[in-house]
Amino acid sequence: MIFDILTIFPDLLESPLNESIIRRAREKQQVQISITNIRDFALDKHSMTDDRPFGGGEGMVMKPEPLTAALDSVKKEAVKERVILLSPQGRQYNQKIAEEFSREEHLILVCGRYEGVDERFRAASVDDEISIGDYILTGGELAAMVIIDSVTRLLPGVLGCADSAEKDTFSRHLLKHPQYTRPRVFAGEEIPEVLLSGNHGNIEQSRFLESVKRTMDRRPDLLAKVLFTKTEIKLLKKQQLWKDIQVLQQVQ
Ligand code: 9D3
Repeated sequence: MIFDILTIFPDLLESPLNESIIRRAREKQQVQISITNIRDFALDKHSMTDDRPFGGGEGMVMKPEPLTAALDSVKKEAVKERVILLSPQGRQYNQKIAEEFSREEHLILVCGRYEGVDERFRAASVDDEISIGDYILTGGELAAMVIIDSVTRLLPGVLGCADSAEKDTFSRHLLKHPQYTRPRVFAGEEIPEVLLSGNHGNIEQSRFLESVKRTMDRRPDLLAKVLFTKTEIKLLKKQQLWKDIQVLQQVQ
């Protein structure tokens, strides 16, 4: 997978791309990540990448020519690219989109700044517009980082086996149960007895119930998507959780 990032703040991205799993994936050539400074493609002697909006109003708009020139410079002959603009006007990013992106050969991430990009650049050159959620960032750089991080970990060979199984937990739409490690007693607090029992059936059952209770409490919206097995339904009935879950499964 090839990632290209177009930005006017390349330094914002440099260090997070050189740590941990992303760094290892780059070293192993599982991803190729390049940062391009849009300013290098500005036409005038002041390297202007933004200008005042026609029609007046607050803020600045990113000029179309430097964006287009920067984009052309990273396109490759033999590889089909997908150009993604990060902006508050985009469709909201989620795990399904991450999976979709992970099947592309070349993602070009264009980081918006100020009040956004000239509409003619967007219309002519952008395939997909993405927001990472309903909060205000100062620009698209951190959003681009979120996409690179979430897509890279889905690429074959990037994670170990233990971690890949964790994808299944997410696709079940249940939150993770509480977890404990040593010491057995911390600040006077014990860990649940069942975890020491060595009975893996009981441990799985208890963790499943904790996952369901957490999801009901914190993310009831997720329960609408969960499919339970017959055995699980029996267990949830025994715990008197099934009625409440059924209600949450109706509302969407
Ligand atoms: C109309 C008021 N503007 C400033 C308060 C709107 C605005 C313009 C530009 C708000 C944010 C930004 C910069 N943000 C992004 O470029 C961005 C973003 C975001 O703010 N939230 C979630 N996802 C994204 S992706 C790019």
